[in-house]
Amino acid sequence: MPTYSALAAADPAIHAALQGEMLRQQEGVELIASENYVSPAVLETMGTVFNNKYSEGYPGKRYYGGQEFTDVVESLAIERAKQLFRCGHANVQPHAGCPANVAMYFALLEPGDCVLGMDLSHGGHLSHGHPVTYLTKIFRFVRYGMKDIETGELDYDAMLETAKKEKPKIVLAGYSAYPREVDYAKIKTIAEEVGAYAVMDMAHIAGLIAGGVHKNPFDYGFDVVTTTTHKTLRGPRGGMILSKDAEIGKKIDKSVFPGFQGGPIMQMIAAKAVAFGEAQKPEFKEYAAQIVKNSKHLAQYLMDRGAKLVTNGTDNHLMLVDCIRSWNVPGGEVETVLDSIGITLNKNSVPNDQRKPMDPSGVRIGTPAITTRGMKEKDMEILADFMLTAIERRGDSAALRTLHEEVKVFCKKFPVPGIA
Ligand code: DSN
Repeated sequence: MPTYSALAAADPAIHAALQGEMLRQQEGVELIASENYVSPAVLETMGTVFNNKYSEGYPGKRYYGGQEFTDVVESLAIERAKQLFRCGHANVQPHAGCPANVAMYFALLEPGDCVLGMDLSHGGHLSHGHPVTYLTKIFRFVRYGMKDIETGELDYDAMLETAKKEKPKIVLAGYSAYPREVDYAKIKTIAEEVGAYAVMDMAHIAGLIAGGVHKNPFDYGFDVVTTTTHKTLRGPRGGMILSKDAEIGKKIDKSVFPGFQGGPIMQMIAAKAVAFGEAQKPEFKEYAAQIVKNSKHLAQYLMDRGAKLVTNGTDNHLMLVDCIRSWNVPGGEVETVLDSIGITLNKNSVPNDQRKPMDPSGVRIGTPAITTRGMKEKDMEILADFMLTAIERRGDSAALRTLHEEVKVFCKKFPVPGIA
């Protein structure tokens, strides 16, 4: 385990917390679908002196001097992002996924304009217009959803009908709890029919697209794609906005800076460049393919043992288990029981959930992080058995303690990059 000796000397409290977190990551199984482990090179880059530099503006057009090296790293991040996702323009400055979406809305919309996005209870995201966000005070959000929860197929006919009625300026694809691929060609046609931009928030599946395992929305004429860089793409925490051409790209750039953000976080942009370089390598294709193989295998193994999955399976890195229908146990209780044996996932609403968001019916399970650790299909079976046993014996604290020790032993076989 790295010692972080300067930190230990300067701030023992933070150092102790860091050591605890390193041990937690090493001894536990990470099944949160949006989390991952970055490579040692990405981790190292995030802790560099690029942190010390202010760089408002863009490469070659900055407000402060001393940019000869920041320009190199931002230009490399931009070029690699464009190559990776086959698009004409990349803005790598958004600090995270929500800021990327906010900057995208302000680039493409006027106040009062309408966005047609996925019903949040069917897997959409907060930043796609959840009523608790300030976005809904400025823009109007209307919804589409699944036609059939058993297959996950979207209701494209209803989407078209709503688009014709509501005249959105953006038709938005992209989801944080939806296990299927969508038909980008159909969504683009609907957007075109009403003169809207077709936008995809690929935050969850960016790595699957980069690795060639999932379709690339730009191949279907999408105008803009937003993303985080730290989920399946396995980069530093951050966001990015890609555009099909330079014309839309100019609007995006103005919206990110000076419209919405100030100085870019240059050590994270450098780390994005490093992560994009890693994602261009053949090994990343294998990684992306293995994420999906693991996810499908885990889903099938759980379903074969009675678990009820939303859409009855998965095409991507995640699955949603309806815990009430599976075991008559709420998702929150499953989260807590699994946490107690060192398996981390999150409770999650299922479509048309009768329970409240803080006490929902389901859990979301994802395979990006465990795949980075080197787990394969046979390991999914071991994990599933741990989970099923823990749920079945949830009232038996001695059994849970034994399982926790077994999980720790299992985890030792799979080093965490940057820790081991
Ligand atoms: N928090 C992320 C997720 O878990 O999907 C999205 O913002």
